Amino acid sequence: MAKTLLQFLTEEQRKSGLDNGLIQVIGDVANACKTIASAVNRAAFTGSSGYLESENVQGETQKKLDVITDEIFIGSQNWTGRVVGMASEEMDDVIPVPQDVAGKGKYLLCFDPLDGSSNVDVNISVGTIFSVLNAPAGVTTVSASDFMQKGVTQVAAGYAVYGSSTMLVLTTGNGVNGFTLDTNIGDFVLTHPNMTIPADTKEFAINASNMRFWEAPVKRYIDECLAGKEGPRGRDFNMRWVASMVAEIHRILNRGGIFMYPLDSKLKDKGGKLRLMYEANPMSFIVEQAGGASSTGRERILEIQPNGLHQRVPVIMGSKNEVETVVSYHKDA
Ligand code: P6P
Repeated sequence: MAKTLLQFLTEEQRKSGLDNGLIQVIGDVANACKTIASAVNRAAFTGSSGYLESENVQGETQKKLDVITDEIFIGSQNWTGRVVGMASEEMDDVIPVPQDVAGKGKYLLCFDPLDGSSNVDVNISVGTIFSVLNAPAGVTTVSASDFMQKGVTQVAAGYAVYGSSTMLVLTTGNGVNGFTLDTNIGDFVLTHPNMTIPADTKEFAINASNMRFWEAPVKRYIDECLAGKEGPRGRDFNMRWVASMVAEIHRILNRGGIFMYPLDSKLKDKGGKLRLMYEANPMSFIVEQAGGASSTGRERILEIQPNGLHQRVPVIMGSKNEVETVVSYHKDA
């Protein structure tokens, strides 16, 4: 009998003493992701494709599904009494839960409800990314400062990828496990136990259209990959760029690779492209738990002290030996 998400978490609890409340939060997230999968899959029938006139806090025009999935995710959490407050890519400020339920909550939730949403109307994989933090003791009305916790303090992190199948990939600090949505039973079933990233790879993921803006260490690393067998790396490399971080990281968890959205002269003032709290930190937790590495090029992402809900950071993550090579080039520079 295939192992469902709840059965897996219950067995994890016996091994590592997972808190009941955390198991329920993960279950609520899984339910939200099932609903989001349906919303994404049926967008063509429900008129949910395309863009709204509105912009989000990032100044990005919102897709209808950005707002719909944000509402689905918030609605899955704001009645449970397990989460005291949330932070979403789509919302300027923290999202408090109703006071009559907030008091019992022990967790904070950061999430990107539909990462890579520019792909959703052209049928390329998109995803949901989430990060669970402990709520400071006694907090019932959250403020942004309650979320300013380093990535190493996360108690759980994961993503759903809406692709050829819908999967939920999760860590609670004891490795990484992947669950596939079995639509016959409407539940996530363990299909990818103990996911690990090979330390070496021949595949890099970067948006090469930004090449003229890259810093020297990144340019050096990519040039060496492009030089192939005849170059200093002594082997040919392949390139992928899906423009959907969840899809890139999912591929890397399955077969290795390095994902890079580094600092460049165009992004310098912003600090980077990807957001720390609900993209870089949860994905870094997962990647490190799978034996990979995750750095800005200059520091370990999980050690960064956050200074804002929507803070952006450079991201270089994946196969450990490749990330360490890029980090060493930053040190040399
Ligand atoms: P670009 C999606 O918007 C995202 O946040 C990540 O999922 C993805 O890796 C990146 O931005 C794509 O950026 O510049 O290639 O569109």
